[in-house]
Amino acid sequence: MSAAPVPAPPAPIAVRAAVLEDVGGPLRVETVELDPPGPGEVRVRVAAAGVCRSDLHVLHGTLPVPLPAVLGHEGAGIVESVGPGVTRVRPGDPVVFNWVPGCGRCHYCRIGRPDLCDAAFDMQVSGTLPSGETRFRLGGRALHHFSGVSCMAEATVVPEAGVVPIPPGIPLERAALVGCAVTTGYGAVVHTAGVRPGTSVAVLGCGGVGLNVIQAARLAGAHPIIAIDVRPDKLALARRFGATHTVDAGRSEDVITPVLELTDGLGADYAFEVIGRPETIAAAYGAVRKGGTAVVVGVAAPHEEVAINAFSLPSQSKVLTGTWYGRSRPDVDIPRILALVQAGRLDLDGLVSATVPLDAVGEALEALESGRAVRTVIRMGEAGDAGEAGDAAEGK
Ligand code: PAD
Ligand code: ZN
Repeated sequence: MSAAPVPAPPAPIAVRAAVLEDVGGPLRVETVELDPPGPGEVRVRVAAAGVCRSDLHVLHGTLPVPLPAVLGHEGAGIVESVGPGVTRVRPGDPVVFNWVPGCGRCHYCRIGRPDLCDAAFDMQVSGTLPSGETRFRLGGRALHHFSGVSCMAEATVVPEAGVVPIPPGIPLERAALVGCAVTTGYGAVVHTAGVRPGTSVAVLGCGGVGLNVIQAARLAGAHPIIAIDVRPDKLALARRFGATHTVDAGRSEDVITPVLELTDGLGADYAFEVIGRPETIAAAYGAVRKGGTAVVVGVAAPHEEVAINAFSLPSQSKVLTGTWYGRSRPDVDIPRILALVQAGRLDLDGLVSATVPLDAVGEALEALESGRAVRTVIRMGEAGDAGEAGDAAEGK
């Protein structure tokens, strides 16, 4: 009597991926091994990844995560294979990545706040998948995952909750941006602040995420919408996305006075800080009226502190809060946002400065750092359509 044959374990595949070994870089494109998906995991052929300042924060050590790691947390692709127990997606499904995959079981998921999921937070801190394992290897060494996504790669393995299925036919190079910038900006306005029609909004920082705060504020019916940035080109873009007034913070450090002048001396009903600096967080707090709400979107380094006048807390009763992934429920919000895009109510095309191949990821991060680029889209597997990341934003 012979035992039943044991099937050979599926072999890993070779993929090209943007690997960061150490804080400060360089970020190198390497051919790495990628294991098949384990239980509850999904392997996705990545179509496109957006370059977000949070990736840059990892490069600079502002956002400390375990290294070496494969970067990228904003992207879209096609499900290639699924591990045991996966029920929500099948091979061939188009998906957007969700970088806060709620576990559905922790305290925060149970109270309806998957944005604060403990397991998703732990996963980001440990640089693993929820199983505690990693699926990328380079030269026999394990590579960490970034936010459970690591989509600056031709393919990646993510938890099942780390993908949101989307309708077929949506260009994945645009849907990629909904994986972070659009959902974060939209959610900050719609979920965190709950902006009402006719209320005033100030937005400090008009990059990829800030422009989405602006266009969501327009959608919510806010007026005025005051865009604040140090770069005139970003302010011009902000007008296209719905800003009614602009303040050039490069000319004067005092951005509170212009906001007061534009809001009958009161201050804005809502201010959004979308940069990640203590001074601009304090300015956002200062720019809202008594009883108004300042929402911090920008990610500052963990050691940074913000000084807030203590007496103002009770006497002005402002709300100072933050938002992680726009307090979103990605399964609901991502399809809803894509429907708004298809209806022409939200703009994705205008966010894209350039589309480049994976090999140009280093230049794409430099273009973001210098302020030249809004969003550079990395198109996997083929050449991009713009020579230099950041060029296209200049004329917009
Ligand atoms: P970005 O570099 O595209 O945009 C930042 C913008 O701020 C640029 O337009 C700058 O010109 C502008 N700026 C810089 N300094 C100043 C200043 N002193 N005053 C006014 N404007 C200034 O970055 P991004 O839009 O990709 O990300 C913005 C921040 O949001 C960043 O800290 C990122 O890590 C964070 C983020 N948070 C979440 C979240 O869930 N909270 C998600 C995604 C990104
Ligand atoms: Zn991001």
